[in-house]
Amino acid sequence: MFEKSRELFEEAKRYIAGGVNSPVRAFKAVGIEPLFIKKARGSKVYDEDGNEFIDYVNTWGPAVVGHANPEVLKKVEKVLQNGFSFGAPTTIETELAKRIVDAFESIESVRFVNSGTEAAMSAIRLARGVTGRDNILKFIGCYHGHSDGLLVGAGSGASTFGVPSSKGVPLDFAKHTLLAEYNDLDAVKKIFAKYGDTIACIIVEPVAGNMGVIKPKEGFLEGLREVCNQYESLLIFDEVMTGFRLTYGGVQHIYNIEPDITILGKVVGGGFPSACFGAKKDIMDYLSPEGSVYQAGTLSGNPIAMAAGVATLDILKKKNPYNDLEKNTTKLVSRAVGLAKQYGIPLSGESAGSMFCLFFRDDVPKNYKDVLASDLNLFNNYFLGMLNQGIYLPPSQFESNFIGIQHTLEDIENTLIAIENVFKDLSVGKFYL
Ligand code: HOZ
Repeated sequence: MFEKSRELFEEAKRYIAGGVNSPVRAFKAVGIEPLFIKKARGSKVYDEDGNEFIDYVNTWGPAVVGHANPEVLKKVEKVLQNGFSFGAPTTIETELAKRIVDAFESIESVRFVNSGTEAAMSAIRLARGVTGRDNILKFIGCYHGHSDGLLVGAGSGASTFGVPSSKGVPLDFAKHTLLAEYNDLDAVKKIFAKYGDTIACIIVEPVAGNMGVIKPKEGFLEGLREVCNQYESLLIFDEVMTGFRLTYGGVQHIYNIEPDITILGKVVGGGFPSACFGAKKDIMDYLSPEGSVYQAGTLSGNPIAMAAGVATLDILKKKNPYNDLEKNTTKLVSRAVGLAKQYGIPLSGESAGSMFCLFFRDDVPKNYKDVLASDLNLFNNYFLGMLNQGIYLPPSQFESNFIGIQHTLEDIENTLIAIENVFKDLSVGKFYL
């Protein structure tokens, strides 16, 4: 079924480190080799062997309006005719910036970069520049890209491959990253009581999506806001995954908390390499050329990526699909959990809007430690069983699944049929790995 992909992976490994340009894509954690994707349309991806899959990777989040959405494609094609990149201001940058500023009360201006990693790294530098402090606080299992100081206790691929604190990060950098367990406000308070006047910022995924999906406990985000106010530290919300995915705006609107700096990516780039960070003007004015916090990029604000972002946000604004997305997601998760019960499989499900995760453990996890206690062998078998039935899932228990507006009710029903088949097999000890 996957012969061609296997051959292509062998060839890729000769020329590309590990055969992939981002570790989690290698499928190593689930014990098989990756699929080579040839094209994607709507809710489906197609591999080089000619197989069709219902896709829940969703290009790791950006494809909320479906793959190669015709309206996005049209806008991109039009802008493409004028050239690809100028390294100079363009009107389309302002168009996208305006939409973001209009959607977020906490943002008066933004700076575009090329990836979530860059946005998080730059936001941290900005927070340090504003406060004149070196330390930061992050949460174990949250992932904010792969810059040095943020690869400490990191989720996503870093956890999938057992290197939450990467080699190659100088101890002198890592020592400035203080760690707390997600959802543990008391731990945060204790750290601040000791080091508060040295902490530039707290950086957090307000709904975590890089250790599976974990929601904040009641009062957690409010508590972080209060602690930051008390110690004059900045609160950074990493909404790379959640921005414009859970609502037209961010999780900050759902929980009614205003961060000092917001990081956006994925959906705002409409599937192209783009991201940004934004804040009120008094903070953003610290950035060069107005201020002395330096940050730059040849391809930042690339017109093609900006065009895709504008078209994507316009579709979301016009359609306001968020209730339907949530309904479909909740339906899938609750029925999957029901099926697991029926077949005696330990399973819990968490979802937030169109992000969801099925954890192979009885209770919904509240932090990274809980996720680690999932049955990864069951997860790997589930992953492979689903793939064999035409369902393309993120190849790790530590990643979020995503639903887009082009997933149909038929897609959801077919996915549930596949889940039932897998659970039936697993319940009688029929494993695939
Ligand atoms: N860190 C990304 C998911 N949380 C992985 C993206 C990729 O491999 O493309």
